[in-house]
Amino acid sequence: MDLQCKFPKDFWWGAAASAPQTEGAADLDRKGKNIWDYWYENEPNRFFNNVGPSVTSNFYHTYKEDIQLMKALNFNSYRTSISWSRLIPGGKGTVNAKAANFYNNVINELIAKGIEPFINLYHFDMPLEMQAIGGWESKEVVKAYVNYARTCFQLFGDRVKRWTTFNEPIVPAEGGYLYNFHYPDIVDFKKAIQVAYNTMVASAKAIKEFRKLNIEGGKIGIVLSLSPTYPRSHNPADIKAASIADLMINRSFLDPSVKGCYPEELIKLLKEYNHLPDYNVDELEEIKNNTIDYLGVNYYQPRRAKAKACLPNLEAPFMPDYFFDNYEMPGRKMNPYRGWEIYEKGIYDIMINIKENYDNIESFVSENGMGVENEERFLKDDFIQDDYRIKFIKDHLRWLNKAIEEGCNAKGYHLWTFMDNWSWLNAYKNRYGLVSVDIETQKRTIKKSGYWYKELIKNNGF
Ligand code: BGP
Repeated sequence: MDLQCKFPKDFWWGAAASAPQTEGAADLDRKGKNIWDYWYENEPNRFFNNVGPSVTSNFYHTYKEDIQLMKALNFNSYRTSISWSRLIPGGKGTVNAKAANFYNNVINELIAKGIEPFINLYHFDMPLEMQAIGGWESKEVVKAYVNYARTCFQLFGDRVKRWTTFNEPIVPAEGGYLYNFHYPDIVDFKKAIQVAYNTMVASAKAIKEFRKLNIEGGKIGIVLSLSPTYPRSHNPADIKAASIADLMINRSFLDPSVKGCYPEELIKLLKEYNHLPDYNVDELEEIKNNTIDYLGVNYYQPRRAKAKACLPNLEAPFMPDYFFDNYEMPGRKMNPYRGWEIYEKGIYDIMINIKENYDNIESFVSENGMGVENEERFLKDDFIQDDYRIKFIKDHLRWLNKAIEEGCNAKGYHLWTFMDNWSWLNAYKNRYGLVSVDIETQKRTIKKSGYWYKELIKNNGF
């Protein structure tokens, strides 16, 4: 068959999801509470249409049928996460046998269907008791996380060969400590920096444990949300603004994860404003010695920056935006439901950057996708005809393909997501799945994009 876009042999095709967004069963079989369960109990009004995390897409009960459906769509890989508060209620102490049993079943079922499990350890879901002692602000919590990570490697490492320590560690820092979309919902730049730094320490320490266990064929990485940063113009002031945004938002996680150290310019900047976190040389040494084997790239939107128009209010809380204004490029293409710009070439720019500046480390697109509100509008012949999603995926894949042709070491593409799932404060507002989920009946129906994705995988291109 003549294809426009052909991918390398053994390319990873599949989708990504997370435990708190799919499993439901939030208070079943001894699962402890996490910050989302707690926040919803206390402020349900913060969640779109008051839909909380207790049921989500019911994967805890339907994993067998769901995995069968993944197989029907030809997936060869699938990422999800382990819920820390399910596996070790309270965050430390003994393993919940029922949870271990559940994750064993999911992993075994995936493998039996020829789908490689990619398992992530932390996807925004801090156990409540751990948050009570400071969450990622606390080194105690780092210690508990490392124990949890070791437990996961010991329990599942005989079968799971692809691990990641964190999904988008920047998000709990900015959502929980700057911009009010994660619990603990506070505004404090210094704490945000501490949280960001502590998660990097936690990631390095988990990698160290992983290496000690010498898991045959095992690789460990991290999933980062990367937003290539573009200046409004070539004016030096705009270029400077964009480069600071890039330092704060991308390089603050990318450099320590891949290179084992923080960019000098970032350290200098934080020092100048008296915002360096509490750190010590042993931790920096651990970051240096325990870098990742491979990188997951979540790409949704670019960032455009310009020099600040006005001086910041010195009495307002300090924010990264102290150094730049976000720039709305005229004529930009938008996903209006999510409010995110769609810029397909961004995926290529990220990959070229990784090739040129990060030693062409093995990577893959670990999330990319399009959330659309009110998808029932597109129901025809009893399934959703989401041509816009097919176009979105194709347009991104073309750029990914070009990057690969130019020598980038990208090994796969995981869509966000397999079936519609619960999106934090947005709950079920925007749907991202290849498969729709009726949240009243839990009925699954393959969308047009699902059928298209199935062919894409079969042909290893389109
Ligand atoms: C990523 C997260 C996912 C997922 C996705 C879509 O940042 O890793 O958990 O939710 O974004 O974004 P949202 O759910 O906010 O629409």
